[in-house]
Amino acid sequence: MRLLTALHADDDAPDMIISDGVAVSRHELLERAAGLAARLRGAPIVAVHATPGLSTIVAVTAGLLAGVPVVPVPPDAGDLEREHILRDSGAELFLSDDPAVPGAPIAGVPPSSDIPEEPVPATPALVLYTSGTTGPPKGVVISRAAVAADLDALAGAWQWTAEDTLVHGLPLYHVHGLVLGVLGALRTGSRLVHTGRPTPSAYAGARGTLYFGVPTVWSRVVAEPAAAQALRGARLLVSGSAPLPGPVFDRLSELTGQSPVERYGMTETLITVSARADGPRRAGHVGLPLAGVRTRLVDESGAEVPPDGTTIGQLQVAGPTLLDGYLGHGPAPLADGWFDTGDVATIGPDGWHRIVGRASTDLIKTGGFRVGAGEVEDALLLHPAVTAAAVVGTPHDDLGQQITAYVIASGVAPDELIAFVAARLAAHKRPRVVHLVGDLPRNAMGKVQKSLLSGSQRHPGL
Ligand code: MCA
Ligand code: AMP
Repeated sequence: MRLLTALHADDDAPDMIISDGVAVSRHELLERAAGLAARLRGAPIVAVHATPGLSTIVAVTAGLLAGVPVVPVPPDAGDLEREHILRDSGAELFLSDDPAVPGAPIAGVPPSSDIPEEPVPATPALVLYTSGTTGPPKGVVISRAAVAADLDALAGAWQWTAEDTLVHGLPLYHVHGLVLGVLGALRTGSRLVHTGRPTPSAYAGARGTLYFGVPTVWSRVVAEPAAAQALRGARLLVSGSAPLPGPVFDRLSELTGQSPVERYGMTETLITVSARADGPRRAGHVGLPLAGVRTRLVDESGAEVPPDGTTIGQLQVAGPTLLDGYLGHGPAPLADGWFDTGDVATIGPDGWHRIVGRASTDLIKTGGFRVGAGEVEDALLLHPAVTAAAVVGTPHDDLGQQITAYVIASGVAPDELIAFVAARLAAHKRPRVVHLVGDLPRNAMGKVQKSLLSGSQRHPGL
């Protein structure tokens, strides 16, 4: 059973993938990946230095062909984060073409026309590291079956076919950029133009039919009207990973002549809810469950709340796209097949979902990246001058939320602490603002009351 079905098609698409401005054909990608797959076979797991370019696409494809689960490592991960991912995943094989981060080579491996048989769908495809509210990131194990089910459901909802040219410049180590943005193209057969970075000018110049972006990308696109107008020829503009602000939805509709399709998901569940290509699009709403997905809202006692469009509840999802588990932490935390997303939502009588926010203040969404407050706090506490730290998300026009740290420390400047975190964790995890304070508000148990910190907010819905 093949996962990347379109990659094996008989006809050759001369420029199936364009990345770094370099075009590769379907056959060239398949044979390069098959050559690398021969070197991976038998490895329990492989880590990939996931730079935004062709080498990552070849390496991930090779892992999937060889049936070896792939752990993409953020290219800017600081030492602490990279060491954690490599140690926790047990990946002894690390592929990298970046001289600054040495690993086994990806480019230069001889191609092969010997295409391996793929394993059964229940086997793991990817282990994606993502932040929880506390501690270091955990590896979310995602099966080949989950990836296939999600991509097929999305292809149905978005009428995504081999006739499309998909354009995006998202990072290649998360669900959005990697699963949808690369594996989606290799399963549907659409061309892929990866722009390296998701800038308005790169999107405008790429002439795609289907565009993916996080809200920060769309907000930057509408700030450059000429770039937005250049997308008028596109078939579908898709936004996800964080709430799309209403004014950005409206402005994008005006400038491009079409309203964006919003969709909702999580690393643990893949994409579960979306507006459809052939249906309405509504600002502030993320649409209907995808084919095969079920959703429900529950209150704090676990009782279901009515889908009346106004009653707020915790969103739970069930279906074939859910994680297998967190690596080293047992199977997926499901109750009767339901996964608790931690998001708070309403569901209308017509089935339309609106994400209102998150139940916890400790998961921050900044530029579409999920950042756990605890991981940043732990990094700050490694600094010898720091005795306490509380990290929250505060509103930010461009990023949705920005990381703001309240720190008790002596003899250290805020900029030094930002640089200290940046050296250890990925760039988007460093605080933008550090407030040095004499005290932190605590409850009787000694726990910091983050809601009392100035500007602190749960990740906002609309
Ligand atoms: C950042 N900079 C800083 C600081 N933070 N400088 C000083 N102090 C700081 N605290 C630097 C950056 O390194 C950068 O420098 C410059 O400031 C601008 O940074 P930023 O504003 O963050 O913008 P950006 O680097 O242009 O990034 C914006 C972005 C990015 C491209 C939208 O956030 C992004 O790629 N987001 C996508 C996230 C994503 O794919 N999420 C999907 C996961 P310099 O310019 O020199 O580099 S969610 C998912 O997978 C689920 C399932 C879903 O629903 O999709
Ligand atoms: P991650 O695991 O990084 O993919 O982050 C998942 C979280 O992103 C979800 O739990 C939501 O809080 C948020 N999210 C994803 N898509 C949307 C969306 N369209 N609107 C609002 N929040 C979203």
